[in-house]
Amino acid sequence: MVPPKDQTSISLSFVSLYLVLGLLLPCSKVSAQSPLPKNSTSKPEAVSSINENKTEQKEVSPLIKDMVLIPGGNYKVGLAPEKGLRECQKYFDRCKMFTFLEEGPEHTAFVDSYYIDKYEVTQKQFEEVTGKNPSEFLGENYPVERVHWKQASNFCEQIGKRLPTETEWEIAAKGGQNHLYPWGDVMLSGKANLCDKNCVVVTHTGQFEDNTKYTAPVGSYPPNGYGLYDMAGNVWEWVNDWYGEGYYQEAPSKNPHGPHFGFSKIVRGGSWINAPDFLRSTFRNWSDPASQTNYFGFRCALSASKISQ
Ligand SMILES: [Ca+2]
Ligand SMILES: [Ca+2]
Repeated sequence: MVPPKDQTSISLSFVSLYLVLGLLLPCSKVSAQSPLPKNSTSKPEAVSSINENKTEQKEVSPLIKDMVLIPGGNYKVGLAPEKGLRECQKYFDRCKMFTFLEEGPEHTAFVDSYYIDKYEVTQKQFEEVTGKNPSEFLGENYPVERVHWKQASNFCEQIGKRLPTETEWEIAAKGGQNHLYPWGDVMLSGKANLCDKNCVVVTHTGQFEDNTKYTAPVGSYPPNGYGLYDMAGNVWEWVNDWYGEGYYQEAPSKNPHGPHFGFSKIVRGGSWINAPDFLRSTFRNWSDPASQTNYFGFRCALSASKISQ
């Protein structure tokens, strides 16, 4: 859909504000210009190509179609803030330590086995369940965006799933490794959709090329070690947890679920509007749960105990 002109001007004013405030606020509210993206028509062939190698799924519950089982156990979570700062300084000279404090300390968390979606929820999936498509960058195999937290949570519940916890999301993003990014410790072109040389927002990092100006169809970039796509970039992903200051310093070691109350919900993974260091697997961000932006989407999870084997 093409947004009204006044919405575009509002978006531009946010870009200007972003320029003034700097790039490192953990809860950026910057929006973007709003032309239709390339390939804005539906692409059903992309959907079929995604699923073509999954013959074994005929014998499992439809609930876990296109989901990956993450085995229960102990995992490293979080990152020493100085490591986040150093990665930021590769791209900017205005990096501030406070941006990364909430990632620390690195610690160990136990989680029970769970399934998580291979892909960000698409516009086709969202519309089939809710009858609505709030997205700006249209295409049925593109990630749904402009969804607020409750819409995301409700969607997962309507299909018998739930949003992942923040810890589950982080463990899944790492793909069985413990690197800065799902593929390793260095940002590389073509690994994820971030604010690359095509990007119109001030955060662009011109040394990277991902061939995408706004969002990309889900699964356009290589999967991580668990076979999960777009855990870095494309759209930020709502998770179930509230944000609480210092939570990683006091989180329970078994199945952490975040604070009981809060004012902001956690989003993870960075997006098409962000520089590399925000795409790191441990980077923590949060937002008003009512936020509806063209760079917030989500994926669903499911406790393995819900599936009878
Ligand atoms: Ca891009
Ligand atoms: Ca993502």
